[in-house]
Amino acid sequence: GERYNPRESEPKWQKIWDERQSFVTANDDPREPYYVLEMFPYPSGRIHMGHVRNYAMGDVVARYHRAKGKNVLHPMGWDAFGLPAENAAIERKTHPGTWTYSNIEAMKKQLKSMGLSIDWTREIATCSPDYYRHQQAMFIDMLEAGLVTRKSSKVNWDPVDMTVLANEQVIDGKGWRSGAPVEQRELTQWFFKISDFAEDLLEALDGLTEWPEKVRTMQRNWIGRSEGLRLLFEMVPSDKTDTASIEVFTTRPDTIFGASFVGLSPDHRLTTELAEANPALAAFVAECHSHGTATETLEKAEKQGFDTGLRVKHPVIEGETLPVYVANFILMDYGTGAIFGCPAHDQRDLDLARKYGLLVKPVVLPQGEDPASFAVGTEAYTDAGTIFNSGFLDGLSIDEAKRQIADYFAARAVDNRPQGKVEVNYRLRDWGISRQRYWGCPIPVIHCEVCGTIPVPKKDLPVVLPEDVSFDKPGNALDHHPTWKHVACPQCGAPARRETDTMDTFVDSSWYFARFTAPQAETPTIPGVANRWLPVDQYIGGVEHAILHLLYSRFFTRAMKATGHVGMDEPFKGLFTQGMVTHETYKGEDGAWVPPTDVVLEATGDARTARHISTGAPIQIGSVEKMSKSKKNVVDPDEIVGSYGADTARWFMLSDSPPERDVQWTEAGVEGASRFQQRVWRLVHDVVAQGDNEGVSTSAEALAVRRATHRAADGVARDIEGLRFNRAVAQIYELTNALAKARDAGAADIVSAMREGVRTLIQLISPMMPHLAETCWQVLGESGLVADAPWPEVDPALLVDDEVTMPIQINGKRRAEIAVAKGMAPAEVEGRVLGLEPVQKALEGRTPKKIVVVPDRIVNIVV
Ligand code: ANZ
Ligand code: ZN
Repeated sequence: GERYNPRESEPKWQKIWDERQSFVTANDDPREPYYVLEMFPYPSGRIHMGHVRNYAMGDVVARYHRAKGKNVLHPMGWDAFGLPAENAAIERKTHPGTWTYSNIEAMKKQLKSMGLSIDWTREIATCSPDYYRHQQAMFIDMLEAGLVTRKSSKVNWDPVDMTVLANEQVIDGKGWRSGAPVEQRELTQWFFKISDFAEDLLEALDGLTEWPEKVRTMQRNWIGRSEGLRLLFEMVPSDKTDTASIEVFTTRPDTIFGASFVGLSPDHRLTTELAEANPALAAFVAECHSHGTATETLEKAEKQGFDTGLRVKHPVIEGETLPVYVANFILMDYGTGAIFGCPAHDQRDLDLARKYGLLVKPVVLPQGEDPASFAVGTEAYTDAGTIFNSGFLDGLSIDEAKRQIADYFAARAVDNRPQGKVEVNYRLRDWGISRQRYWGCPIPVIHCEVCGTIPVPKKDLPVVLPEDVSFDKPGNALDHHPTWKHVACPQCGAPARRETDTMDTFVDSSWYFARFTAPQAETPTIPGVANRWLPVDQYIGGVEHAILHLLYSRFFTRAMKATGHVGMDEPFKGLFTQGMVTHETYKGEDGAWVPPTDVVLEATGDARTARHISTGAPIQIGSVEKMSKSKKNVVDPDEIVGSYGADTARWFMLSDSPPERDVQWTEAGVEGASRFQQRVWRLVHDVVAQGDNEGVSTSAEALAVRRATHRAADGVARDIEGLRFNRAVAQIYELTNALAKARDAGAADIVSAMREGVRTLIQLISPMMPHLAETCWQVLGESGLVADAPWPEVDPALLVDDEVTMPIQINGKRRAEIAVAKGMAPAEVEGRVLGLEPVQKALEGRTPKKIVVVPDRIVNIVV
């Protein structure tokens, strides 16, 4: 018969939803608010399957909560600033804005073809002055609230691209784009004081119970709280320096008896002082700098040291001294920039000790080891144990030794100060937001020689990017612009200079979720409105944003609270991180990657083979990998939507694996999803063809259908609420099978139960396959749109599991049994029992004196 045609139906329903403004959300709607958000995309040009999966999930949640009667906010926007637009501008000689907006247009069309229930009236693009003016206003608020500082710091400088690089952009000491050796430069930069919130950001993680534990752990590690001791080492007097002591930070003061050197960062003040008179040391420091400061680079680099010739007194072993080294793995911006090394129990220290022949003395004994023979080879021992070789600490646990040694040093003095002081340290650094780039939000300050650095008056906002820019020279186009940066000081009128740094694009994405609540407001937010919607009830996105984006957003929300823009600390109540979309990889005979569209797969017995679609040449089937351009194993959403329809793509994305895991895209899987669509379509038509009747069917078959229906409605709701989309899909399959079976059995008296069944089925399907659902809804003759229909009411009685078998005793003797629905009322059970043949036989015509029904358990008859 007739087949369902998604290509015809999908655009039709999209148009109807659009015209009816079905998904436009009013802020003053009295229903309970529910905010669901997927991480907004970067407008790279085309959506990919990862987007399809992300947005399909978000749409299920949005449509479900709408059906549950909530006022759902489900917006979409564009994370539109960033370097790729500038690179595209250089390559194509266009303006970054032109490139960005044409990408937005193309991607919006693609997203619309997915049939997402998005309120497009709230669309925002972070590159629009309508958006970034508010970001500038908040920057000024934060500046006034003391949450912003400007300080000089060491940065990775790419001398060819003339820009600062993030640590992640330094690869083996070279710029990721230019390949030029990265230099260390001292640059004055703008910072958000996220480290002021370190403790709070850490503690509040405990309250984020609807976040994946994995993400919370990653954030904890990133914040990196450590409790340690600041400890003074007294200098053995030397003619090289007047410095009387070196202060180190240690988290393992329990290992102090195993100390064999003190280490300084190449950027330590004492290092700098010594290097002035020591060219060899100066050369060593320069060598360290040439490798970049990226933590990862440092960790991988070979450990190198330089013996300064200075010595310090051993703080617990009378009469001993320790050498002072400068070492490449010691960071200046953590702790004090100086350490004591205990090679037996720290790998970096051990590497250094082995290289320079320093003492390796174990002081922590693993359980079961013999103190006389325990030794450390090339691997430091960093686990638990008992302290030994350590004088008054011998026999203690690590924790107890830490306490005792802290007390010990607190009571002593070096350099007229307590020798030891307990201190909490965080790995989290202040957030440097300065970027020497054009395509970002201008930092709204002006530098005046008279007045200093002053914020742009709010009435002069936005500070708009100039349109006429050239990217002919490397570096910051704002800086090269002939006029833009020259302004009159707003305070004294003297000639002054605009800040030409723009903000890190992570700033743009740190508050967009708040802007969505009032995207046209004249202020960054309308606090009353924002407070109604926020925190986002359900945020969905990739785990690659588990650290920076989420942490920055959590900080920014706190900063917005401090400056009166919102009333809460946490932006995201529920967080879900979805898995990736993968695909098999294919390689031709020449070893080059072959895209799936050029591959014909064949099954011969158990083996699968592949050949090229046009040449017929054999193709090797490789491993399953994340879809990526480099391996060419990508499938284009447009093609899938074009050939199978959006519903099929959405259904397959949701059906095949748990949403937190990777899903493997396969042709067979898509075919299966497409077939299911046709099955539903046929089922609906068959049921409609049976006609309708008003009555309630009571046959056992009808009851079975009704049970299956209500159980599915209940189960699918639970699974969607728990974000177990694949399980929801499985329940829908089950219901479809049950309905198809009942249809095929042709039992009488089930017409109304089947009607209810398919109507419910369509409602359950509608969050996942909304277009098919609307079409079927119409075929069923239901009024309005299924998108507006309330979620099916579940009859709890029909969820009650099955039957119970009750034994029947007559005068204490078991004579028969009866199967009844669980919880059946005693009177009804009594009536049925008396009608049973074996009971009537046993009664031999007598009338029972008494009948006792213990519900669900037993029936006692006394005659
Ligand atoms: C002595 C010691 C003995 C250490 C031992 C470790 C093991 P976390 O826990 O990550 O905070 N450290 C201190 N400041 C440093 C810096 N600026 N650059 C590089 N390393 C530094 O790390 C704290 C430990 O890292 C400190 O404890 C110190 O070495 C080192 F068996 O002190 B430890
Ligand atoms: Zn001035």
